[in-house]
Amino acid sequence: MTSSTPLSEQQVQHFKTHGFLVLENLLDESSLNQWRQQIWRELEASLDQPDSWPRERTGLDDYQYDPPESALVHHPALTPIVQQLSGNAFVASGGAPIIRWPEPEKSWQMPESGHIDAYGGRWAPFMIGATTYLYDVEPKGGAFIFWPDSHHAAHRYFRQNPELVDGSFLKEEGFSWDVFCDNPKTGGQEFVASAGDVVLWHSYLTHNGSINVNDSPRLALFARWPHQHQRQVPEFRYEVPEDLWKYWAI
Ligand SMILES: O=C(O)CCC(=O)C(=O)O
Ligand SMILES: [Fe+2]
Repeated sequence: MTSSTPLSEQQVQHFKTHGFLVLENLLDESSLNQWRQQIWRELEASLDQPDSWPRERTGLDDYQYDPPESALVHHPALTPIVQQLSGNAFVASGGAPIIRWPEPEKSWQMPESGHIDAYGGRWAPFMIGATTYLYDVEPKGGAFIFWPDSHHAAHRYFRQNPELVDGSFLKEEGFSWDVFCDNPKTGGQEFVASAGDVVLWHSYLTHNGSINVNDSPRLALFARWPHQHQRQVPEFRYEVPEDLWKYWAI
């Protein structure tokens, strides 16, 4: 008898080593179409009519998927992957669509640094995130940017400064997000991908948005699965385990 897991051992190792994993063509076309329809409906605009684009609307923060089960965070291709990585400990939370409208008049550059979602605006240290696009994203097209291997830098920082995990590191003199992406080897990387490809990322992985100088809007969906204890046991969030994977199943 063989037991099958959605991710191979090699993919799991890649995720652990680099803090991210790209899964090409994971999401089916009918889900993508359903999302495209509901989001353009929400925007009261259409892809082929640039004059209709509401360029002031970028993050659809309180967006309610219609129906709610259609949210990326509940997609059946992702659920078993999150189960495999977390041993059922991480639970679907949310994640809003974020749009980067074309700004061809600007000059593109790689952002110098980013942020982590673990501590900052959010406080979700033990968490998996996922990002996908509804349309292909070419280089300089507003890609999600991430810093490979940077989860180790954040881990080192919080092992050394555990009292700062409540977000106070942001106010430390001399602090800059550069500390978290000291990764001279690779720098930031654009998630250049086709619609329906997914990048999974560790909550300590430094990432950022970027400018879109191409013609097509970047419509990205985000999803986050924090550890179930996070809401129930507030002290839990203060722990900075020596083993980065203590609350994972990998
Ligand atoms: O828009 C992006 O690509 C990044 C957004 C982001 O970092 C976030 O929502 O936490
Ligand atoms: Fe983020």
